[in-house]
Amino acid sequence: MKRVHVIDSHTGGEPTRLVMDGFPALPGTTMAEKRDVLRYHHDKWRRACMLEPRGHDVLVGALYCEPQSPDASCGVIFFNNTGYLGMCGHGTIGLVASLHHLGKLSPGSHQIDTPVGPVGATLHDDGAVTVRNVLSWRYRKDVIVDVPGFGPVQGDIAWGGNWFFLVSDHDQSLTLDNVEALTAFTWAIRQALEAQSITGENRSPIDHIELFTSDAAVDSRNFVLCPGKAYDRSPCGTGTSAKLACLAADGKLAPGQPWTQASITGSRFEGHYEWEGDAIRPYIKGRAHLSAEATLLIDEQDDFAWGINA
Ligand code: PYC
Repeated sequence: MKRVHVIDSHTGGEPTRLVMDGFPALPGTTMAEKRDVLRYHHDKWRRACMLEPRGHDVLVGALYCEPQSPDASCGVIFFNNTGYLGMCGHGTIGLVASLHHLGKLSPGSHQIDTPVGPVGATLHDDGAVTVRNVLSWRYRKDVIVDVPGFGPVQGDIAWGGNWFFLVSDHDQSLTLDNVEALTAFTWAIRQALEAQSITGENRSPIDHIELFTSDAAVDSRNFVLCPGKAYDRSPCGTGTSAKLACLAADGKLAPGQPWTQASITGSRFEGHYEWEGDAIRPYIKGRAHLSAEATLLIDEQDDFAWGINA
């Protein structure tokens, strides 16, 4: 029997499963190298934790690793039901809350190594966490994609630790009772982007689609479709970073000015940014709550030991 020790939490409704130990050792001198070793040589471990019957399509995994840079407290590799994420804002908040629960992190500022570079995380005395995300920027503005069944859709392409297509001009209702239609619409956008070779920089696939609407109680409410076709229950840390990059590029939000981003579930992140050259440095504040501490058992005689592959 193989055993994997996990801590589950959720950040604004979006779950994170932190893997503390049980995975094979990953050689490599950067988190990107370690991620690639996991991806190409040990991917069944991701599948065992993320896919049914132990996981589900909403879950994001975070593998706790030794730090690679001298100033970091730890490293992390994020993944989900379909593969690997560059960064994950809600997951970083969940990671910090879980490490605090384990007595491994105290309130204060910490650096965490990720495959897309180091990020900062401040654990506040009240349990909230502010993530100092990777540099973010808008790559292209007002891109038109022709979406079969829906017609032309206009959006911006931005990097916030993952690649996003951000759409404000649409006629969808961003409410929980409309999730099925929102999923169909955003999935169609994602497929159309791919079919029409509309990508992020260096031909990187755009694997997150983000819709916005106004909300009287906050600055904006969003719906974010994640790579595995589940929607983000939180406002999405990397998606909020991409949004801040677009607001900054349009001169609609000043450096340091607060931005409250709500998710479709009503959970909220507080954001602001600073300019660093042509890019912005996003800061995203949210809160995670712990939901389980468990040992996953992997029985090699189980036909579904390594997950049910869709
Ligand atoms: O919070 O950055 C985020 C995120 C990415 C995918 C799901 N959540």
